[in-house]
This record gives sequence, C-alpha cells and structure tokens, in this order.
Amino acid sequence: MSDQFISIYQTSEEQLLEKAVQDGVETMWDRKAAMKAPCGFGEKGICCRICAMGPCRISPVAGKGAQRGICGATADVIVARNLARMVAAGTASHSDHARDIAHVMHMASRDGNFKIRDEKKLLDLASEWGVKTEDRDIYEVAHEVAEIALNEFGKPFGTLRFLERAPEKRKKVWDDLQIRPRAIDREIATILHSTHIGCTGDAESLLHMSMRTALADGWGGSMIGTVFSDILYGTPVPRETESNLGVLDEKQVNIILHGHEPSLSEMIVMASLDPEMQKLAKKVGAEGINLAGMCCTGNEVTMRHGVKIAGNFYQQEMAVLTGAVEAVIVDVQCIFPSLVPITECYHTKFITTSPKAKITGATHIEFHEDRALESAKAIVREAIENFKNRKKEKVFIPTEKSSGVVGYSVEAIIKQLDKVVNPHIDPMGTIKPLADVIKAGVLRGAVGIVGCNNPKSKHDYSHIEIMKKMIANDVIVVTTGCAAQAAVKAGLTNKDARKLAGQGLATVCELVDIPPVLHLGSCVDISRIMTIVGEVAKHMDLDNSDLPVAGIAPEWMSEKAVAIANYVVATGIDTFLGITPPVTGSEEVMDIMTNRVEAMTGAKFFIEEDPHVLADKVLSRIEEKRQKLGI
Ligand code: XCC
Ligand code: SF4
Repeated sequence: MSDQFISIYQTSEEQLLEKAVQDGVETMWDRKAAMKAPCGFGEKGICCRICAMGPCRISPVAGKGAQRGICGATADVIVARNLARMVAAGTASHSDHARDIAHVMHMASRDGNFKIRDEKKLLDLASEWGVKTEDRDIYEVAHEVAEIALNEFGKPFGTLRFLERAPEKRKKVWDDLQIRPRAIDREIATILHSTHIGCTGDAESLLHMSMRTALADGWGGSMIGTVFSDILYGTPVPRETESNLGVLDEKQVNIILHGHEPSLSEMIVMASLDPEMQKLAKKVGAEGINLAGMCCTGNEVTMRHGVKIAGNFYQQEMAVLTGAVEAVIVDVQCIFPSLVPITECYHTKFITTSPKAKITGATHIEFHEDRALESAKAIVREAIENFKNRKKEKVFIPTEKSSGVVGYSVEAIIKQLDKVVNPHIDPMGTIKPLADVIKAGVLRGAVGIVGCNNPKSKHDYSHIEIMKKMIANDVIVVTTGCAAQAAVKAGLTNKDARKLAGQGLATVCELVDIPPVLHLGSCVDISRIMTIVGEVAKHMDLDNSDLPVAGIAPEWMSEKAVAIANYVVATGIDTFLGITPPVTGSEEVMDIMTNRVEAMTGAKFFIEEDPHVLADKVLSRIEEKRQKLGI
C-alpha cells in the first residue's frame, strides 16, 4: 500500500514541479540549487556571529587555522552556544503560541466566540492547580486557571507546575541534575544572557542549560498549548480524514489554513459554516467552501473537525501551484516567505493574520481575538470573492489523496484500550493494557515519530520508511506534526494498515480497534506523548528511561525541533535524528549529546541519516532496553 503511495506521490509532485517550470514559478528546489553546497562552517556549527568583533570561523582541522574566536571561544563553546540559542528560539515559539491560547481562555465567555468545550478537563486542571471549583461559574474557574498559566511564563519563584505530572523517578533525575525549569520566559532569557559574548564558556554547562530550557517547552509551553487547546476547542476523538493535495476541489472555494495556533483556524472553520458565507460562495459560482489544512494548523483542525489535510510543510508551495487555491491563510511559524512571489503568479491571496508574522507583499488582515468571528469572516469573505479570479487554464489538481483516522488524544487512546479490559479484574480508564502488552512482548515497544520535512531528504521518504519498519517489527508508532501528515498520506493511519504490522501489533490493533500508527496531533502535542510514556512508567513503577521507547525526528528542520529533541532526551527518552544537527564541529558537544548525556538523563541522541540504518538502530536499542528490564 505505502510503496505504491510513494511512487504515486512522487508522480504528482513531479507533475507539479513541471507545472512550476511551465508557469515560470520558482520553488524551494530552484532556490536550493542556487544555494549550491551549504556553508561548511555553518553546517558544523563553528561560525560565531554573536558579537561584532566577529564573525569568527573556527577551522575544522585541529591545529590548523583559527582554533579560537577573537574572544577566545573554542569550537566547543561556539557550537554549544549556537545550539543553546536554537533551543531558546524553539522553546519561545511553542511557548508564545501557548501564551496566546491561555490569553484566549482568559477572555472566553459564555456569550463570546471562545467557549469552554471540555469542562471536565478544565475542572481536573483546576483541582490539580488548587483552584476552587465548587459553586463557581465555569468561566470564573477558567479565568483563574488561565491566569495561573500565564504566570507560568514569568513567575519569580518556583518551578513549572506541569512537571509534577512526571513519574517520581523522573522528577528525582531532574532534581539531581537541577534542571527543573523555572518560569518559561526566564529560561529563554537565561540562555540568551548566558550565550552573550563573554558569558558561559563551557559546553557542558550550555547543554545543561539547554535541557532545562527545553523542559520549559515540553512540560511548560507545549503542554499548556495542548491542554488549553483541548479545554477551549475540545479534546480530540478519533475521526476520519483525508490527506494530500487531491483534497482540493475544483468546484469549491479552496482555502488553505496554514500555521500553528488553533484560535484563528477554529474561527475560520466556524466562519466557513456560517450561512451568510455559504450563500456568498454560491453567489460567486462555487459549490461551497473547502477548507484544507497544512502543517500543524492542519493537524489541529483535522483532529477536532475532520477538516481535510492538503499536505505538510514541503507542500505549501505545491498547493499554490495547483492554481486552485483562493487563499492561503496563515498565522505563525513554518510559513515560507516565498508564498508571496508564488501566489502572485496565480490568483491566490496570501493572507497573514498575526502581528508576530507579517510578511512583506502579503495581504495582512489582522485577526483580533476579541472580535474573532468577525475577523475570521472578513478573511473568509476575501477568499470567496477571489473565486471569480481563478484562471481555469492554470488549474491542475493532482488526484492523489488517502484516508486515515486522526485525533488520538491520551483520553481517546485510553478509551480504546478499555475495549480489552475485563472490568471484573482490572480498572477501566487506565494505560494498563498498553503496559501489559509491552511487558508481554506482544508489542516490542513504542516510538514517537515527529517533525518536519527537510529537502536534505526525499520528501516523506524517511518518515514512511521508518514507520513501516517499526510497525512491521511490532513497535507501535505515535506521530505528530508533519510526520503525522506524511503517515496519513501514506495510508498508515488507516485501520487497514495493520496488514503491514507484525503479528503482535496487528492483533493489538484489531482488539483495540486502532491503526498501527496513531495520529496524536500537532507538534505541541508531543506533550501528549510525554504524558503517555510517563503514565506507562508510573504504572510499571519505572522511570521513562527504562522503557523500550524512543523519539525519532527523521526529517526535522526547525529550531522548535531542536527544543523538542532536547526535552525528549531530558525526559529520559532516546532521540534519533535523521538530519545531522549543526554540532559536528565540536567533539565535546558530540560526545555529550551522543554519549555522556546518558549518564545524566538515562537517554541520549543518535544521529543517522540513512532511514533504514536508523530504524535498525532504534529496534536494537529497544531490545537492549527490554533485556535490561528482563522482559
Ligand atoms: Fe513546522 Fe509544526 Fe516542523 Fe511541520 S513539523 S515543519 S516545525 S509544522 Ni512541527
Ligand atoms: Fe568571535 Fe567571540 Fe564575538 Fe563569537 S563572541 S563573534 S567567537 S569574538
């Protein structure tokens, strides 16, 4: 099934690239070619431009050329500083997204656009955080909980609240290492301070700081992003969706929703269902309004509303190339500025909405949360009115698309697991059945496959190859972000895909009624993965690092991914990177990441660009962990 997919998929991609040539449109591949070989210093992380005495480049050959920057910084320090700054930027991105969601919850009201959709989750969180709930209006509770969350970003004392959710053994590791993050913004600021010229000059200390800051992402910003989105927009439940550019519909107004925060996209979904908008679409000659998601926004709206997925990161230009898109609506993160020149070649409107991500040449229609639906309608109206400008002769929509099931929140997974619980023997509503099958060896382990697309690897190829190898070897896969969209496109989130699984996993899938690859959502939803791993560890009275689990980022590219990788390792889970990070210029940093960090956190980094070799390494590491446990 998926082999066939890969070849079909490449065909549609090739057709669109040919169309790009015909239409005189430049794509990322043209720009990648124009870039020629990447800068060798940048690639190794040994270029420093932190101060104006530089830029300083360290010669990669020991004893030859400059071995220190003008200030005396060594390659180790320069590499570690650069990496730490990537972690800070990634943490800032996930967390600033979360901050906005918390603000939205703070303005939620019974008669406003933003409401509380998962009261139970809110009440549970309120009691976790010691907020009084009896005899109180749910919105009053929401506002108090939101304010506490907002204080997590800048509180002067204490460490982050969500860390308490981790297994006791993990908390002890964090305490011993002294890496419990304090306020989120504080950790980010500390890294920026410590990497300023003349501050930290010790690689290990910088990596230590990076882990603490990254934990402020995974167990702070990202977790707030997930939990608060669930409370506001609903906790996802499994639902069918379709993915790939074939979801675009020639007869409808096509709107691409691209970016990250669900607040905008939720309102666009509501606006598109509005009778007034539907009527307007008919009036301009369209059969309706077809929303299609992209990147993490695509994941957010597909798992809560079944909005189809146009594609992942690398397909943003491709979508416009179809000539059938009336508008690309974006908020923040992972948006190519090239969407300006490329949309200019078609009738497509490129609409930015966030003051945090304005792009020269785009149409900026600001999304105001306090009049959210009204703002969203204005944006949708622009798209509809643009339908008449579509040039028929420029339209080519590839037919490929796949169906799949998405929306496996932790709650949804536990509900599925309940299917195999005998209530006379075991409690319902726990992770126990998963722990049991792992212990028994029916499942050898579990991996999270996450992250982006990167032109250094063939599009989606590494994601899919690794996923297939995992499930064939009875390792269940959970996935988020652009990796998750690759999985849907390849048909791997289909329940049918169990025929590609090993016998143990296939049986589990059948009994529990799940696909072998579970779509858990967007990248902030990696916090869901942290939660599941933690729950299994608690159940087995183990630490995360004891479990036969791993994180894999086959095609990562963003700073956010670097933050994720660091918090996953700091959480005790091995992380396999399919793209080499810019750290090879320092033996010390390489040694810490791929070796010494294990003695600290119980997990380490593996760097391997060949997806098949990477998959083998994951499998043998999983077996190693099983052996240590004696299971
Ligand atoms: Fe962006 Fe989140 Fe990467 Fe995809 S996976 S390219 S970060 S959209 Ni997060
Ligand atoms: Fe060069 Fe040091 Fe300035 Fe970096 S901080 S640019 S290594 S002088």
